[in-house]
Amino acid sequence: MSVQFEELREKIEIKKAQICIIGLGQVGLPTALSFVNSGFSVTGVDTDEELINKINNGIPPFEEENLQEILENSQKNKRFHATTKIEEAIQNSNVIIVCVATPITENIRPDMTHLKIVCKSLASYNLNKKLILIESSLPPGTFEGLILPSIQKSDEICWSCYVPERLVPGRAFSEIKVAPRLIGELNTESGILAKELYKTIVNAEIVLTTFRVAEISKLVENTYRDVNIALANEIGIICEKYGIDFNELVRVCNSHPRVNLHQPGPGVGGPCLPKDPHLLLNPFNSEQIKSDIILNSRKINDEMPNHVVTLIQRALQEKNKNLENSLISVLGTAYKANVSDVRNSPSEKIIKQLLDFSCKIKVNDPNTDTSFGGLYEKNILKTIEKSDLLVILTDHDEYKKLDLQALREIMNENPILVDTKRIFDKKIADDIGFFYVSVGHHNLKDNIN
Ligand code: SAJ
Repeated sequence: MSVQFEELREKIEIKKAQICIIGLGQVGLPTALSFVNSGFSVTGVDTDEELINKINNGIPPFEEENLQEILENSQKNKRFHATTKIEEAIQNSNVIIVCVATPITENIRPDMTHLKIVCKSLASYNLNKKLILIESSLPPGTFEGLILPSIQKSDEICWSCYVPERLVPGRAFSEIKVAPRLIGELNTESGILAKELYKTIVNAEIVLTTFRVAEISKLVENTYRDVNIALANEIGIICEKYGIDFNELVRVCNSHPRVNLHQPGPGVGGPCLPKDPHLLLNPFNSEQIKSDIILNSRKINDEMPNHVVTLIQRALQEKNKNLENSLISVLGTAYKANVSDVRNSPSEKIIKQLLDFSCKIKVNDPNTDTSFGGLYEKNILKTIEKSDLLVILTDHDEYKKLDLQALREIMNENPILVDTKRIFDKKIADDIGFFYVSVGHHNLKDNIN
């Protein structure tokens, strides 16, 4: 092992290595603050000035468990600050961690804009004796085809690994600690340095592998979840046809030691699951790979919002109401429980389709005022008041605490509850006087048109 390697290893071990995190979104910011918590000094870099100002003023830029408190503490101990000045931050750091987004374009191809800009910066600055780590999700082949050519220069020595993020938005800080971490090493020295660093914030196993396997495994993990959710959605629809309750089915099936059915719902949203299966099938600078099961799963999940709209229409018809004259209250625009993120949220498609039928829609979400064209109402009860149909699209904790009896009293006659996330018990809702409909269980008559 070289002297330079030993120097950097020691700096990491005694937490004197200066860390620079590029990209302060839902992955970068919690990662930066986790390293601050463990004793490192960290500089966060982003191109978004508004975001930088919020962070430096201790204002959480998004909903995330304990973010406010952790951000405030990091301001107090002065070991964290955010900046737009990438050159300065890179030059003053020993470790650089890239956490920029790699979304997909409208025609479903990897959008590498942010990563390419970062690579250009990395290519133009001195990276001698630095450890460069990539956490962003990558189309397979990107580490070798884009990252390495940008950082490997003949007159400099640096180390690098692909360390895919695995944190679950909403519970980022705890997940960073408890989820086993993958390190895709470029070579042994790089792997040792990265492991030394991550073991300061991860309490779980650190799994070493090659960067090629790590790149693909990240995408396969999310594809696995997407395909399993598609199966649950399809089985949910089959349950509706057979007139049985998906929840009861899952209770029974999951008693089998090797079966783990997921939950059906209004569709799959967020920044990861709708995208990563496509990254997996679109290698860097290479031809697209075909996969029926992966693409069909994406299609099934993408069609769930249409199914929810059909359930709403059928329920209204059955209660002799129609879309045009009904007031619909929508709870939840965030893509999942207890987050403020609305990216790819199934709520968007559902609300927009309902608006196309010219019905009146009131929308609430305690974590975001995004209403996708419906009338936003901050107060939950005011959202529901006088509505004919209440549709729950996100299972936020606030909604689970609602008193169904009280809701029944403020809604119009023959109230309908479309509970796509199964937060209420069908029997209780039926007994209170709701017409209860969910994905995976309802009493709708067949062939209503
Ligand atoms: N969903 C269902 N049914 C389920 C589970 C989820 O319909 O049984 C829906 C949710 O409502 C949501 C979507 O799927 O709309 C995605 O939610 P999620 O909790 O499955 O995942 P994300 O996107 O918030 O986070 C995922 C996680 N990946 C896996 O669990 C394999 C997380 O660990 C990753 O770090 C993250 O993607 C990422 O950044 O890649």
